[in-house]
Amino acid sequence: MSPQPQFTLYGAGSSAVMKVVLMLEELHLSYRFEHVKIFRGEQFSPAFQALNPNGRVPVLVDHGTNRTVFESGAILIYLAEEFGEFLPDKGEERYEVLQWLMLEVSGIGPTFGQHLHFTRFEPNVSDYARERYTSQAIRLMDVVEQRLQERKYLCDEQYSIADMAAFAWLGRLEVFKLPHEGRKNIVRWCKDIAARPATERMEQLARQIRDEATANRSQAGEDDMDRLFGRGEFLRRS
Ligand SMILES: N[C@@H](CCC(=O)N[C@@H](CS)C(=O)NCC(=O)O)C(=O)O
Repeated sequence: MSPQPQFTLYGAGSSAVMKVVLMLEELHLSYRFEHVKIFRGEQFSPAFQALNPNGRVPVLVDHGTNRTVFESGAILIYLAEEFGEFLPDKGEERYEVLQWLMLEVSGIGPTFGQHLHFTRFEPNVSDYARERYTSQAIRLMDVVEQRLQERKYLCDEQYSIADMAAFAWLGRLEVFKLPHEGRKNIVRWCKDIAARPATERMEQLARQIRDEATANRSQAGEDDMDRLFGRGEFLRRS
């Protein structure tokens, strides 16, 4: 009988989840991937909300320490500290990594998410929203492009959790239909990260989970989509 993996990662095929998969793979950790079918509303179940009251993936359960962690940024920091890799343990270098990680968590992730919502899921509801989020996503790409001008990675020579987090979005510019033309540093950095064996393993898992998610989405009814997007009868006004 093979031993129980140390971790369970509750996730879907999204960038917020795949940045954690990248880290687990970089650290060669054993984990079980539990696909939470968000198009079918599994994130709203009481069992899942007991793990994350915010009802979002990823959530990581560490069976070794008996700890449950939600929010992708917190999970990356948790793993980095537990295993002493990909985040310097003190000083200026640590805060360099943390500030670029926070830029992804609070800026790149949410902005790319809204860009995707208003271009793919609801392209016709608001020109203003669509153009605003696309423009802000491109602006953030240019912040990264500039940062990478004289650096191999976001924080110099050290590949870190900040790179993993940003790559989860910037490594998929074609999918988001965002332009990489003229952004040669992002292209070079993405190529470097994509060539890492851990990234290849992450991409393999991502393909499998995204295929499953596409199948789930095709079975989702209007009600499921309304609940996912918090609209229709799920819209909150007060
Ligand atoms: N800030 C969160 C964002 C997580 C997030 O938005 N996850 C999406 C990924 S698909 C989700 O769970 N969506 C389900 C929903 O919106 O109900 C993180 O970085 O962990």
